[in-house]
Amino acid sequence: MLIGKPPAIPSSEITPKATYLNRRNFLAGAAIAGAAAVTGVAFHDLADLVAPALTAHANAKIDGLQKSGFSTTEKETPYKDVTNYNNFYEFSTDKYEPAGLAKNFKTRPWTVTIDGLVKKKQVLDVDAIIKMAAPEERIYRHRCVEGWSIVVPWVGFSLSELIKRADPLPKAKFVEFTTLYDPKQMPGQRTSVLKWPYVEGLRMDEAMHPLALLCFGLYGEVLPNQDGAPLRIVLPWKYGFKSAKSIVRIRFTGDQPMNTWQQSAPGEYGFYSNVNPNVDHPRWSQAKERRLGEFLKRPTLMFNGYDQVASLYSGMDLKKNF
Ligand SMILES: Nc1nc2c(c(=O)[nH]1)N[C@H]1C(S)=C(S)[C@@H](COP(=O)(O)O)O[C@H]1N2
Ligand SMILES: [Mo]
Repeated sequence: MLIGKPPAIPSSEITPKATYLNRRNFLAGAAIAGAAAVTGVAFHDLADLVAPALTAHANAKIDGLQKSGFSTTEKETPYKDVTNYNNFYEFSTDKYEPAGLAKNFKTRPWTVTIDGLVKKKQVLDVDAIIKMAAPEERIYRHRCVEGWSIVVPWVGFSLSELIKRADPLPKAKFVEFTTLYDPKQMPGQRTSVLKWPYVEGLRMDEAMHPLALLCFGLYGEVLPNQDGAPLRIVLPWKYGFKSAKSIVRIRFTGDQPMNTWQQSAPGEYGFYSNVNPNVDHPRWSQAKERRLGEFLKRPTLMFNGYDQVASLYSGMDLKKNF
């Protein structure tokens, strides 16, 4: 990266927004002038690589983290990239903007409603959920359908811990996750770029898979707002959009839930959305990906390299069930 050390105070706090955005564009321009010539990589792709150094580590530490056997040993993506380059359409469609726009987002008090086909329907305080099981650090690859990827030390525990306690009925076959709807706090929800609130879903066996993470932190700290505080899902074998942020409801259903992106563009986004280099998105090849901060693309792996989920899909045509 062509970025210096992150400042102690986010420059967004000491610099008017227009100025730092211009600085970002200037930095991007400088990088492109050199790199585009050498690599022939498209201008907009390179601009996406150059995140501004806006955010220093700022959130409370999470103690007592256990290491996870599911962690990759690959190099972690720098914190400043993971927290300044975000898809979070409730705040903005510009990946550099959620960090600033979510700064004052209220994550307490926060409750999560557990309902639908479940024995223990309840409204839980998020801090009660976070205390349900021992927090683990899980270093996962995360692949966005747009072609970029990151490696993040998430903090959380298996979603199955919460599902077991909720005690779903035998006829519950799917789980649906709903993001907060609060257009006063989330400026993107005052636009109709997506139908709000954001909804995602999983089949029950996917949700119960130990890799499915209920997440409330990253880099050993409380989750930054722009990454989905106070509670999100992380599904490392699926494209990033399946990993719903800032969830307020977990509902158990008999029928397959309609997820927001499928509803928005059914020809482009399916329900399963497993990372699959052999099935292209109509507008983007999925064969390769660019790790944030790197220039050259690397091959994308089936299930994003998480082969242990393959048996969940045996016998399924993953070209049809994209
Ligand atoms: N509620 C909500 N969840 C969301 C999104 C969103 O716009 N709204 N974007 C998704 C997409 S496309 C990606 S790639 C990841 C990005 O997570 P990150 O910003 O923590 O890297 O969040 C996913 N979860
Ligand atoms: Mo994404």
